Amino acid sequence: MMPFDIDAIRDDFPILKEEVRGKRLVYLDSAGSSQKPTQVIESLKRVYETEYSNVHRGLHYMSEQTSARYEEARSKVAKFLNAEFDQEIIFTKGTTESINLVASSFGRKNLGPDDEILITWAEHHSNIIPWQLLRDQIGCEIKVVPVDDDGAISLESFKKLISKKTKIVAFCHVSNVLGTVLPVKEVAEIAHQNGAVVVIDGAQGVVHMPVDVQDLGADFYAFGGHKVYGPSGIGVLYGKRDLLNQMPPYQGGGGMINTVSFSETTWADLPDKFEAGTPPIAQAIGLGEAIDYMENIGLSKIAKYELDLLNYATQRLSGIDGLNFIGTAPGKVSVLSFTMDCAHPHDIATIVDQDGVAVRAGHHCAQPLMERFDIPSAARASFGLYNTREDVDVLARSLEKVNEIFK
Ligand code: 7TS
Repeated sequence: MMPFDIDAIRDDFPILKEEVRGKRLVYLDSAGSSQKPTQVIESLKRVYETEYSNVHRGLHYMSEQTSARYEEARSKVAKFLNAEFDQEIIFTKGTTESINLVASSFGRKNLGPDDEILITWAEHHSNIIPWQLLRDQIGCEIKVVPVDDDGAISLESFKKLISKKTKIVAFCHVSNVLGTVLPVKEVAEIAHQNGAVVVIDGAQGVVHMPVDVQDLGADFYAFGGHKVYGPSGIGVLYGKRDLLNQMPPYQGGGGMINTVSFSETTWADLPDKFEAGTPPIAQAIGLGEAIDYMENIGLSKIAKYELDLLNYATQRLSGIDGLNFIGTAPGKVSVLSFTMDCAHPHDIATIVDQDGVAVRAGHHCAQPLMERFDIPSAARASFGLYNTREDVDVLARSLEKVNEIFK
């Protein structure tokens, strides 16, 4: 039994009707960026056509309308993550900016040369480099939790490296390469016992499962709009109110102040303190619409559907000669990375593209992880709620062709 009407879902995504090189588009790069439903596209159009102005600045009707829609979007995000307060939701331009905000603001205020930051080998560069920049400024140390051969990252490995010196434990909810789901709640408990704060890179998490930041024990949780069927240019940083309150602003400019004079400037309350300048207004409203879209279908139903697809794809692709999966940990989500004995990942991507199949090939902004698995790069098929078993079949047939061409 399908948990939802997949034909109706596919009808919501106009781009899926596009032809690519004369073939039906088979879009298997949703972990890179997902496609957008009409509901989201229309919401952007509606903002610009009927309710657009800058937010929180004018006393005129349009500005009031837009500000109300923008704040409604914040409330939707707060509810989506089960944040305690709407003010705990900071709009940024993406996951990357959200993590940089924490590293710059919380990190510089609270860490010193004797402190440690714990990350994992499976991190996207955007959850490595902000911590390296911080380390270079304050001289702290970064420790790295290893990844098992199957792509699992165990609680035991975290336990071995967390100590009273650890001030920040930053890791992905879900790996963008391995699809591994990390034991967030359990790690958060140990981190808190040691007095560290927990920063979760949720870029690949929120799109595949219901997320409750309070239950997980996340102090910070970052994600971006463009992977959750929403617009690009908008991201979210959830932060616990007490932590955000004691942090200095990340950027200075309009909208983030209480009073300004040349001798002294005071900051606005949350969330404005962290939203300097004109924010991505329509994009935030579009993100709210994307959240409505996913919630109307049901996050649990989406997870169930994608799991069935992942199992089918895993079984279908295991039948292909010389194909090796990277990441087979139990409980993983619908991201399938692989290499083939006969061809470079870039050749794989180029060949399947001729059949209209979009997969990503490269290091996936996770170069240390490529090194860990001793590969220069990998091909990756990632599935969204609009993909079907037929999509998997087209990919599998196309991969057979790769074997025929290179053998
Ligand atoms: N963290 C993870 C786990 C990601 O997968 C990505 C993007 C980011 C952070 C950065 O997100 P951004 O929206 O700020 O750029 N990942 C990918 C990917 O796997 N393929 O393209 C982008």
